Amino acid sequence: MEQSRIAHSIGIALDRFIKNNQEQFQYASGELSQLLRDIALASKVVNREVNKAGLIDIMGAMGSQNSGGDSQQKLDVLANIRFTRALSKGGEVCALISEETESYVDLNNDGKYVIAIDPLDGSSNIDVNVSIGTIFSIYRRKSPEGTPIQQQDILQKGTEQVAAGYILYGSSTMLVYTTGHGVNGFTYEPSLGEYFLSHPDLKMPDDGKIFSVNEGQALSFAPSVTSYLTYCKQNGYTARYIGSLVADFHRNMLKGGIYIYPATAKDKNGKLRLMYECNALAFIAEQAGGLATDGKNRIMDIVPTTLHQRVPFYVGSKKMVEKAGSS
Ligand code: P6P
Repeated sequence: MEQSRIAHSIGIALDRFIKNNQEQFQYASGELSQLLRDIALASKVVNREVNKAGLIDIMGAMGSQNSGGDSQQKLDVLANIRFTRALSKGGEVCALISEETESYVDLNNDGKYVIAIDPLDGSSNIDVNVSIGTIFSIYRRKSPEGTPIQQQDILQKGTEQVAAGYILYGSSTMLVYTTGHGVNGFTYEPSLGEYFLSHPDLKMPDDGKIFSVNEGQALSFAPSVTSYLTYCKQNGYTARYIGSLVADFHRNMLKGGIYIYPATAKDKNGKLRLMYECNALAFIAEQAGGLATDGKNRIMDIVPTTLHQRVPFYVGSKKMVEKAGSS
């Protein structure tokens, strides 16, 4: 289709949507627009690099490790650079928490927002062309603007998020976000270089028949996890596990399902990180009518104690997460 018909045949552009809805944002309206625009811009650059990764030498591992000891892929480091640059230019962000950096990055003492980000989650899938994603949370700083960043700005619980979202670099690239007034999904049209509203007011089915868990570690699961998985199998549920959190989460949000990364012998508190993976997806899940817990407690109520803290993660259709938590 020529470009004008593409633009006419799909929803409102992201920029226009943000402007039309910025009165919902509890702080100065222009600030959120700027933040989301900076994130969207960086994602377009990352999307281009992810799409050509097979052609130029940016596949594979860097030979270095991130804060959690995970092998850093070249694209992990590239994505972290792109998002850090984009977020520092806008001036709105005082500190950035990233999976790729040991401590938080001090960006601008005058900034009003703190961003927690996993620049490229699922990066081990890059070399085999499986969907990967970016996950981000946006917090308002607690300390006065213009002063040095404090612990209270950094370790905020999930209920303090003012916005959260993810970008899924898949068969098409999507940006999905919430500011606490529902969830909306935008699909990227590369020929126009724009995101367009494609999934307005996303709602997660209350129940579902898809469970996403890596059963390779089932021998070390707690009895409650084993019991729930047995229940799923006895009731004919489908197992779907991509090994890329954003992709599994997105499918389960559209179709109904549950993703579980429980405590295992290898990861005593689970593998996923509270600050830049679980809180963001928990916010989106709850805004879409779903639920996110650590098996017992609401994820967004957990008070973080360390930057890269891991938590067991149960997220998806409300009835499924409740059932898993009561097994
Ligand atoms: P495992 C990717 O490394 C990730 O953080 C998530 O995207 C994914 O769901 C999970 O870890 C996969 O972990 O142990 O099943 O390979």
